[in-house]
Amino acid sequence: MTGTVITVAPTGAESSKADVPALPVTLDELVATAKECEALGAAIIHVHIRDADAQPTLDQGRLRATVSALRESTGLVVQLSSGGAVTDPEGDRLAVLDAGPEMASCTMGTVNFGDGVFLNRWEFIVDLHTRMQERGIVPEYEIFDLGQLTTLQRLLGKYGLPFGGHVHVDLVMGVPGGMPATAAALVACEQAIRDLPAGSTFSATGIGRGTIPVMLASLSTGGHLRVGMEDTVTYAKGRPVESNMQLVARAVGFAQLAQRPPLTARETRALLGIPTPHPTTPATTPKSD
Ligand code: KMH
Ligand code: ZN
Repeated sequence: MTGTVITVAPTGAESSKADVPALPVTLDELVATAKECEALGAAIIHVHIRDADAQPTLDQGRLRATVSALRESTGLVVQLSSGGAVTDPEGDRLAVLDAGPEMASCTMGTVNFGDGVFLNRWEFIVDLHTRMQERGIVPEYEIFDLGQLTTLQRLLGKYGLPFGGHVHVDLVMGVPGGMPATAAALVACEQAIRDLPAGSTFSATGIGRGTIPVMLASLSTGGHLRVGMEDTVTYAKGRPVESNMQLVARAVGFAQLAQRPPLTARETRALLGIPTPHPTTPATTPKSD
């Protein structure tokens, strides 16, 4: 493994604009963030969107407009979240795929999520996985706990490889209710990933104060990095994150120190089996208000 795929997850569904004013919530803010993060070394953007009141939404018109604007303004791999917020119904989460992203997230099981429950029933996981296969969307399998890697093995065994043939997982570590954001937990996952198809890759992100330990552990075990204000709103003790760019710049610095410099979006597509040009361009791009 030579380079590092850096994913930026700039917004998420959990922080409010009132609490975190630097959070990008409008399309203009998201596109400006995406461009700057790409210039710094990010290759993938993991996208959650907000409505006119800065609340999380899975509105189809806004999703399509977002995919289209990010494609026009950046070369980033656009990965839509199919996880949404813990309150989003399954139908709306499946409909995210209609917006035609190159990639979408696909979570491998139910997990307590702070005070909420992030529900991912087996039948729902199968639906997401098989619809992505049919539509030419490359999944990023989100893993919140070790056993979810076994669920992924079962999924691939029963329903086959994802579109593109490459398996890529993202370890989301330190959610209250999931696995801890520790090097030991990451190593346990890395061992389990060896049981997935040969060549499978992983990225990792540590929530909150787990950010740095997870980043270091991932780089030292051949993993890639996800950073951003979806996961981290405190840069250091008593210092709020100023922008997503600050987090991407730190990740780029760590990757360079590890002698695993950032991969471009083009190199990332080649690694993850994402074809270019991509076949999932949406048929229409309705204007959002
Ligand atoms: N917001 C979380 C409930 C994903 O994007 O796929 C789910 C999440 C995972 O962020
Ligand atoms: Zn997410």
